[in-house]
Amino acid sequence: MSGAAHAGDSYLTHGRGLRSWLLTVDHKRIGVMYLGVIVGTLILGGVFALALRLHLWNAGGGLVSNDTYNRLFTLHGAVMVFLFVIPGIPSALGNFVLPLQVGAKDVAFPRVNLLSFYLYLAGAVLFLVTLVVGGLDTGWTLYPPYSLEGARGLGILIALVGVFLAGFSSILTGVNFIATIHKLRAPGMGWFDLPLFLWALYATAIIQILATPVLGITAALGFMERLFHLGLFMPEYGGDPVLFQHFFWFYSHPAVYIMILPAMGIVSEVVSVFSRKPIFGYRFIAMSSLAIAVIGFLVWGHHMFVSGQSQWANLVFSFLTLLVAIPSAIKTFNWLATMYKGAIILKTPMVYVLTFFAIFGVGGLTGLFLGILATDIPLHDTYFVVAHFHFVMVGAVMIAFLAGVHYWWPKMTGRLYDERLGVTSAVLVFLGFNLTFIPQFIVGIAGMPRRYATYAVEFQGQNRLSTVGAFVLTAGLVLALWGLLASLGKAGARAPRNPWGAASLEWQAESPPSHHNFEVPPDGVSPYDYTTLKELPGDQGWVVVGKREVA
Ligand code: HEM
Ligand SMILES: [Cu+2]
Repeated sequence: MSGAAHAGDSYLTHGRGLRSWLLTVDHKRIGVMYLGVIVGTLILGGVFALALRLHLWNAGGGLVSNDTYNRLFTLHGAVMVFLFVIPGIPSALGNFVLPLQVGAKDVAFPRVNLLSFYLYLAGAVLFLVTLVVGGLDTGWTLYPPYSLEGARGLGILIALVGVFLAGFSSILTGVNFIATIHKLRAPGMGWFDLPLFLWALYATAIIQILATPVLGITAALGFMERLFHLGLFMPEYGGDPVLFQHFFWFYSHPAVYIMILPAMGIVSEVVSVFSRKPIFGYRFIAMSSLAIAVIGFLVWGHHMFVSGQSQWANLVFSFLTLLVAIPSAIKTFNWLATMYKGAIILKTPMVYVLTFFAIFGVGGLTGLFLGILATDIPLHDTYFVVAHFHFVMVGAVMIAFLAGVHYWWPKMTGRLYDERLGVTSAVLVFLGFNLTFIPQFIVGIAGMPRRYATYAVEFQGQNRLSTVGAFVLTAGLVLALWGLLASLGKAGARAPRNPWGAASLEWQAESPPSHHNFEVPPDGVSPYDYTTLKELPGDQGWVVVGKREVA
């Protein structure tokens, strides 16, 4: 592009046609493409979930065969974890927002960013291919010896390559984010002027870079074990299946922080903007992200309390696991202190965030029962675990993702979604979510095991509540999607630059931003200083009045 952008030339119209999208190196377009594919994976995983819940309507099952049930929960888990909840916030929203929030034109390595998108897409396609070659029935954790037996066929090999590629994509995104935050911050923007979403993405990127290679190696070794019988994981060739579990959880526990940290970052942004108060305890929230990233590397053994590892290891892992509660609680108290005496505005992103507080509280605290040895041993492999991790992954991460999509939607699309639809969707998602998963805590404590296609008849009532809940939750999600997409039509209202009165830099760019993001390169400003913002009448949003405090 040459010269000044003329009015109306946004990143969406800068370059037309499919080719200009597929070969783009613009972080905003890459973010939008990720968002499209990621929502697609959520729908796919959701269809599997509804099939599972329908099957469980009767204690004796009946909808699908037991083998098909195993394949359904495997792909549900694998798609949701590897394709939706791990890349969801960083790759889609992070790619769009990060360069704007530091006041840069793009990420540090735009071409690597596009490569990362295609690696992710290839991984996603391979998961679909496993369906065609007979499916995968190992559970998303792919534990040997079952997973690497000769009888498993091609599905496991393809899935391992898919995990490897999706992991590579995640590493490249992490590298790009760290380089961008280090090198491309606006003049005057110090580390403690970064919006907390970026501290969260930074901490996430550290985990992506340090933990994901272990997953990649594990997938590669599993692949070779299956083909060449190296004797690593399979007892029959002299290997040790527990070794696989160590490798797997050395990545997959930190991976839960790849999921939750960006979600917490969104919460920090939204809670401050919609309470009209600077975030309380900025440095504590920023540092607790780093603390979670570090401690998260030391707790993987809590997934292996009953694997036969030594009692000493169990004790140490139990103790370390409980430490994670400290930085998580620090964040929660600071969010609540931010809201205290704030002028809370109940727009859609904030309603989603309020439901996040309720659900994350339960999800985090039930994690304590699983972290303490005495209670984990009876609860292990029951529906209590299923309820716990859905509270964290769905109730906290997916809901924060929805908050973030609504929050940045006006910036991404230049359109305002309908608030009434948005708030209704948030309430439906909250109600449906609780109806789905609270009964699972109850049947879990009563002893209902996970991963079975049938169950004892006394659990049928609770299971039916859960199935009804899944459909209410789905209705909420469909409504959210409808509300967002409808705003793109002719009737959709145009969004001003700054509809929420937020102070971070992305709101100084046009909605939608121009190809190069900012017409004039911005100076770093304090991201939570609302004193210089004034609301215009009508739907014109907020503008900066007077001189802003340069950070
Ligand atoms: C913060 C986000 C979190 C996410 C996304 C998450 C996710 C998960 C997942 C997916 C599992 C199931 C693993 C399997 O297939 O067996 C799990 C189990 C477990 N989680 Fe979490 N979790 C989170 C937080 C916590 C916290 C805060 C704790 C403890 C303080 C915790 C402790 C555990 C333990 C001990 C298990 C193993 C339970 C068992 O197998 O008996 N988790 N979690
Ligand atoms: Cu863990």
